[in-house]
Amino acid sequence: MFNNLPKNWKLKVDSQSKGFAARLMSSYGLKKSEWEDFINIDFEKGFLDPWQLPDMKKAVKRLVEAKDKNEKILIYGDYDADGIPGVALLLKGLTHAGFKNIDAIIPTREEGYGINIEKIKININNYQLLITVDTGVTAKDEIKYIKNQGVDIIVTDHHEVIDDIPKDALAVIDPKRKDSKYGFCDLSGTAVAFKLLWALYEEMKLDNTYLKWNIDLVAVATVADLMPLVGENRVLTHFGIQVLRKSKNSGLASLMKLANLEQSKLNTYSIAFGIAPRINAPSRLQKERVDSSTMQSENIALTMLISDDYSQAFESAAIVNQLNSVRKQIVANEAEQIMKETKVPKGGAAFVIQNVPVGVIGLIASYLSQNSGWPCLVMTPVGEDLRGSGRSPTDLSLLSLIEKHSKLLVKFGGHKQAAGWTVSQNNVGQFCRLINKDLQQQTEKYPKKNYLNINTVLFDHEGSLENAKFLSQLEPFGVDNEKPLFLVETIIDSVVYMGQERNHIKIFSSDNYPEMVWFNADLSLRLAVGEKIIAAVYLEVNNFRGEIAQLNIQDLVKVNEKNKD
Ligand SMILES: [Mn+2]
Repeated sequence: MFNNLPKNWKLKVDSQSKGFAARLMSSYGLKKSEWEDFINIDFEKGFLDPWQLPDMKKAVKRLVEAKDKNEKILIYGDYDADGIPGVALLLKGLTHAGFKNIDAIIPTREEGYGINIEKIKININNYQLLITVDTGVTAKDEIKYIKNQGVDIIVTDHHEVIDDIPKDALAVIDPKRKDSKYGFCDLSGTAVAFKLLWALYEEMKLDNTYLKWNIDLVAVATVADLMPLVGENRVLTHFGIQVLRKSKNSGLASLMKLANLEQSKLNTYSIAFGIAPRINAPSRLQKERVDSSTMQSENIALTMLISDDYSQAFESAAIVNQLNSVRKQIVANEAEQIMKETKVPKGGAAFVIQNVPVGVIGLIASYLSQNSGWPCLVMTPVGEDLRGSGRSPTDLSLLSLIEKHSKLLVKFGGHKQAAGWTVSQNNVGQFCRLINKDLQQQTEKYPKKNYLNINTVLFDHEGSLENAKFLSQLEPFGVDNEKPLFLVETIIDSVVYMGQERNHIKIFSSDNYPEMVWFNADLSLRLAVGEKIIAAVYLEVNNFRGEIAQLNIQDLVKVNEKNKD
């Protein structure tokens, strides 16, 4: 059965013998007891002990001391949709615990990743304690400098430790530390801050209800930072979404309203495409203004997330939303122009763009690579140099690619799918030539990818509303926990074409399958009644008119056709 599948379709479990749930379970590679735990998410079971994180005791002790002495605390967080919610959470959590003198600071993307010493130099002496969020674990020199100013440092981070932890920090809480005994290493930066608060509340014998009501910030960060939605992240995100659906955070509630997201139906998809890009927008576009007397960060997304006053929160959310529209426009304009004028050649390419905010070049690279299917690198001048950002949708490692020419670079970093670098005006020409040459030569070695991972076969009696509803227990869907795809083989009974371009199709099967819908259908297939088809589908609940089960087609082939690659 199904030996005529397209080459890029991978079917995990095709056994016909067992029932729907059993086949689905084995497609997840889980045993009965693991499956039970997976579909019944339990907070007590899944929430790991924060005290197991390295240096937690030291950090909590220092925080309690800071509170007793009424010390001034500075929180320094990363500029993205993990760092900002994390700073907001820590600020709110500490304030709720009775801490009074806290300032927070978020750099812009132009100011760069990591602790920017120039930014905090002037006022650092006003503080006795600095806490980092989602950054700091590699900032050895900066931390040494701050320590020498007489400030204690608690690092909370989730990035890889390079060589060794910063020795001058009082505590380094990072689940990726080699000596970490914590049972899960893929927490987001915000989740690490959440863990610190949880331990602090335990130590101070405070009721943790307030923290539970702010777990929505953890869900936003976990999804935004593309953390794998397995293990503890799945638990945090599941409960975070429950809270988000009735969020007490005025900023998030306002933002959801402005983004036209239906709050009661919010899911990981709405976070990834609705909330996260908006939180990211201000640091991409604005040169942050800092009030030097208080050093209050003026990142408007942070202001939005921490304000308790609804009308103030709504005002901030409106600005955030507006900045996001501007950001979207810039990215689309620049990317469309490149695609029209220069085009992305087979294999991918490097581009230099003038006059764009450096905070959006990663998004332009991402837009180009998504549209072309090839690795794309984008650079723009900042001061004397150019900053670059690249994305690779294929198996080609961007980090290795730029590392090969690191002699031409001022600095660089990143990983397989995304990387950033700085290159001087003098070297940029040669860098682009070499990169473009490499990309052309490696086209064959790293072809375009578009695999469909299909969980299992769906028989017609299995396309029930009950089964469709059951699948919600496998949520939240996202990185490493994709929405299950099913394989359906059937004969077309009728086809209905809808929408302005007639490319929204409904297919009715001659078997007992529920109605099949196909958005952006491939019209060149010219589907006809009586034809045999194989489709990769999601099994969903359609709420449009009452509840019915439906199959949402992701790809489809005719059985007798020579299958496409
Ligand atoms: Mn992060």
